[in-house]
Amino acid sequence: YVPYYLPCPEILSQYPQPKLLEQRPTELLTLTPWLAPIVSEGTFDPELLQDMYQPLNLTIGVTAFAVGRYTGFVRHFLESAERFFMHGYRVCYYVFTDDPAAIPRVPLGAGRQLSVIPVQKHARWEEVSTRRMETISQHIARRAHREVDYLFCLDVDMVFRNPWGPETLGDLVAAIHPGYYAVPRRLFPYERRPVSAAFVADGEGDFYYGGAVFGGRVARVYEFARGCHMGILADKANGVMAAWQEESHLNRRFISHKPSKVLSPEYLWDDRKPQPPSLKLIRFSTLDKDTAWLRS
Ligand code: 2GW
Ligand code: MN
Repeated sequence: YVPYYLPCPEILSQYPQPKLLEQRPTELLTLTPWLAPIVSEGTFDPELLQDMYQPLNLTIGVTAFAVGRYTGFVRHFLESAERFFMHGYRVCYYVFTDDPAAIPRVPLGAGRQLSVIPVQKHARWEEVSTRRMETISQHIARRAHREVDYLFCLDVDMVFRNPWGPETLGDLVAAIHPGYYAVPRRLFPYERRPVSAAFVADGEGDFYYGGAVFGGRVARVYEFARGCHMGILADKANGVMAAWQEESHLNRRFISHKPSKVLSPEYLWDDRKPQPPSLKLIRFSTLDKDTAWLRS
């Protein structure tokens, strides 16, 4: 929780005056119905945020899974994160892999470190996917809660393309999925079978969020990931696999546990889609996997 008066008095006079009658800063909605900010280019002042957050001496964690062939994505992911992710902050990357030797030692900036954490390789990829919530919550309980203030849990088959900074920090943070930001919610690919713990009824749902980006204060991410894991376990006991594995459970949980901050698709894009004019700055996006594969 960062009080608005946190910066020292001398910078209070330096931020722009809020203008009640000014035109909207973006074409996108900037506040959810439950009054969480929706972050996109133009909705925040990077300099002001820098002045507020830098003195807090925060450490930001990142989890990424690289199991099997996905180790091939780690170099590009880390190199791009070094260029763009939380510049000027302490950062801990936690890379979970079945093959630690395959993780490249990417040179890291001052105050930034990489931990490679061995995990078991599962036969079916759905297992990899559904184990992530469990692994993340265990890792927070055992270790990350002592090491980081905020934690982002990210897909590894992605790259940073533009700055990702303190505007993304919040208690519980979700990102709008690039495929569904302009789609009516009855068409969201929620799990629709009531037998699943991820079930979402027609008439429910706010945004469809991506499983590739979520985060927040480390204690909140713990509760969130554990809650999702419990849903996944319940489904397993009933022999059910949700439509989009943990993404379905994440979406279910965000309906009843609303994110305190929502990131626009600038923070979770897919390079195979043309960039719409409403998104000014793509910051983090999915690689075309085949192309990425040839490069790696
Ligand atoms: C996943 C699918 C098919 C084959 C392999 C894998 C796989 C994923 C793998 O072999 N090894 C591995 O480390 N992963 C990790 O899981 C990796 O971090 C990857 O980024 C993440 C999600 O898998 P991905 O990126 O192939 O799936 P997407 O981009 O279609 O993911 C969306 O839907 C998923 C549902 O299973 C997740 O919710 C994901 O967060 C979403 O972005
Ligand atoms: Mn992915």
